[in-house]
Amino acid sequence: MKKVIPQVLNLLKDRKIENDWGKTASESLPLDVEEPPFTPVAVLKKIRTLFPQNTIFVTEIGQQQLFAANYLPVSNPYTFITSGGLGCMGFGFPASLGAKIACPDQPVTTIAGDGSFLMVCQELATSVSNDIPVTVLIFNNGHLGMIRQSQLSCFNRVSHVDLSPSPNFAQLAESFGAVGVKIETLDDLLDLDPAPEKTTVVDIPIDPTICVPSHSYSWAGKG
Ligand SMILES: Cc1ncc(C[n+]2csc(CCOP(=O)(O)OP(=O)(O)O)c2C)c(N)n1
Ligand SMILES: [Mg+2]
Repeated sequence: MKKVIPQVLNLLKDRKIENDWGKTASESLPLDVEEPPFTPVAVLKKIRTLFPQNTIFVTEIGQQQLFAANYLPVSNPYTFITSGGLGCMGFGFPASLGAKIACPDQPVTTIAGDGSFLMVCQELATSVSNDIPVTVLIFNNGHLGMIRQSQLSCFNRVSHVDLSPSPNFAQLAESFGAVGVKIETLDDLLDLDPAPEKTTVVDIPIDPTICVPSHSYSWAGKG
């Protein structure tokens, strides 16, 4: 592999493959919505400027996971952990605590959906009592967004995906002894400490109508 891959890359260097994928991926979404509720892509762009390259990102399951997989560039090995196979909601936050124990010198950040985080928010107690500081970025679209999207694309109607009433995530975090932050503008994200000393839960309002583009996940459309 070590020998062959550089040779293949060299052969492909000047080859231009005509396709629309790159264009579709970069142009099909409104990227820079500066007012809340934000688009996932605008938030991910901002996050990338804040967190250093050695940050370990751990995703939850759902739209936020697919947006992160497609729009959060990572360059260091072992810095993007996602449950790509079984996709069990509630994986992300506990897995990020494990990552922090394994790699205490690297910042660890969970990219969480509101629905997924609600399944494991009690692990804030584990995090606080064992002093395992991570950042939890909640992409709060008020819905089981992935299921909402699938219901719309398959049946053109939605049911039982609205998560209201949701808790105040910042207050919930504070009640466990963690730090809670609610984001009002995209630039508020830049005030975060990428490697906080205490677990920090960040509530980020996300537009629930934004869907993952169909080129970004395999079971789009009628299923
Ligand atoms: C334990 C579990 N229950 C149900 C599902 C099915 N499921 C996949 S994504 C999803 C919604 C996730 O909602 P949220 O965490 O808010 O993320 P969003 O899609 O809104 O970004 C559900 C219910 C699952 N993957 N795991
Ligand atoms: Mg959600």
